[in-house]
Amino acid sequence: MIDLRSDTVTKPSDAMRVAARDADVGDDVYGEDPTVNELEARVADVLGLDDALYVPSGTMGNQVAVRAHTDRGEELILERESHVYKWELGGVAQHSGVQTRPVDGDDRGVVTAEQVREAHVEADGHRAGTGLLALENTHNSKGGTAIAPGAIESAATAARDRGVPVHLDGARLFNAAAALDVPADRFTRDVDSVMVCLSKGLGAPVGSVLAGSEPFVERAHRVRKLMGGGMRQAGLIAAPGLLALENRDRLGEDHERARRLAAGLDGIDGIAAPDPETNIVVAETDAPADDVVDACEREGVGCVAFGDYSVRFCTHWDVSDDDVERAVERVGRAVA
Ligand code: TLP
Repeated sequence: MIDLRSDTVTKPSDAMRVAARDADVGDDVYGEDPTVNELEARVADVLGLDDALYVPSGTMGNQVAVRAHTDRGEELILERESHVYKWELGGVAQHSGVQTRPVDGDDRGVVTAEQVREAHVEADGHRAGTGLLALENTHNSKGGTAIAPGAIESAATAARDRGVPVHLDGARLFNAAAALDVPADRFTRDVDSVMVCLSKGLGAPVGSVLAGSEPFVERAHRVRKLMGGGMRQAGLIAAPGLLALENRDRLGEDHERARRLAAGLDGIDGIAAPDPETNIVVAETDAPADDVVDACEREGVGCVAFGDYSVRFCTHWDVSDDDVERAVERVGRAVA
């Protein structure tokens, strides 16, 4: 099986398994796990932020951020196709009691300053007011688009000018940084918190990190506990995370393979695959996406339906150049 369903499916390297075995550990709920502390400090440094918090998943990182930034009833402005809005089980309603105000980004998922200004609600006797703006980079649903720092800055500044904090779902922020050839901390200057995943293109078996100011991370620490995310000897999973951080430099290879994959898929009758910006290819299909996904699985290619007539394919470090060639042949047979 050539598994292109997600970049989350990677298996940890031998070095990661050894690092997990040998990790120095302590009780992280007491802040005493040296490996977790090292990982948090390292990620905060890479992102140019004061502090960071290790969390089990990207979803928890986003949910903790929303809860730590907002009060119940407040409005959360977010992009209609964003992960927080679409794929987190309505968690922001369940955990934070906020109401969402989705805005339609452009075809790359970019939200403009104008949209933020229009969506913003001032608190008064009748309205709870806007509590948070959440942005996403790369934008998963729009095909892994790498949104330029300037666009993030523009939307974020519109929110912050109105006293509204900004959270960035940077599950694949390092892919955006690699694609645009800018350091990751260039995306974080204008926001109040950032969540990055170690378990996607970077290849860690588990874990994400939520970063921000010291007071924010202090609040987030309590919310993580509330959500059941306080882990004990978590150094065992943080150690592979530290190694994963070193994989930022190889993300460009995944992007190159995604480009070749898209070009191959686009040559198949019944599939239109745009040139991807990072490691995600969202292809339009003439046949219903569910049928295409089933047929691909029978041919030995894993992919996921992303809409009624769109299918997502992801490249990652367990996908070789040969896999890309073979996947294109197999998808061709499946669609035929
Ligand atoms: N996304 C998963 C699925 O849930 C769709 C995937 O395979 O891409 N933010 C973004 C932008 C994401 O793409 C994801 C995962 C998350 C947050 C949540 O991360 P996890 O899966 O660690 O909870």
